[in-house]
Amino acid sequence: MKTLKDISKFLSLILRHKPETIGITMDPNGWVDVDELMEKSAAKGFRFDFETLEEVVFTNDKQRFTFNDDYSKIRANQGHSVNVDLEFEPTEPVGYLYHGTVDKFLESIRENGLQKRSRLHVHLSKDLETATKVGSRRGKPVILKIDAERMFRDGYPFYLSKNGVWLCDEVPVQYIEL
Ligand code: HQG
Repeated sequence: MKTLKDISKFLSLILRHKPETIGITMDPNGWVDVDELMEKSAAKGFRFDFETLEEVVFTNDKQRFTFNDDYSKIRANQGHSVNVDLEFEPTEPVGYLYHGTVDKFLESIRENGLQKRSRLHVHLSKDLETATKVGSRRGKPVILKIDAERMFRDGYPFYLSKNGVWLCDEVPVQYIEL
């Protein structure tokens, strides 16, 4: 029996990184057809019905996914590695944002700033608690404080995803308090 978390992880894989795993295609804005998603997932042995999918979307701890207005399509709100346009509006951050990472990356971050690596954006959090959780995925968390307001004033765009994650293209070293 698949748990809601199993399904959420599976959806993250399909809707952010590897839709080809089940032979589905995203549109340019990252949407996939809900019926096709259920059919093609089932064909690969990963079965869930629409009610369960709804439950995953609405109870998800990080609100990772969104349905369109008539629930015929679904997409991930952020975190993609495949190139899609999520139609983010540039948004002005106020004050500081935080990034949770781990010690082993610090030397490279000191040298190169924060880079997006395999994802479409650098991910930042508005509070320390969330950044701590993000860093903890990899070990003992190290929290970087980012002067986002100054960065924005200097011309770097920021975006706020539907689920409250702050995104930018890079964070140059001079805006990071280590
Ligand atoms: C690090 C999860 C060396 C960066 C989370 C991070 C988040 C560098 C890793 C979301 C570097 C990239 C994203 C540099 C950055 N040199 N290392 N110059 N610049 N890094 O997973 O921010 O649960 O792509 O510190 O909760 O960890 O999946 O990004 O450690 O919200 O929804 O390179 O993913 O959300 O790792 O996590 P990631 P992230 P979900």
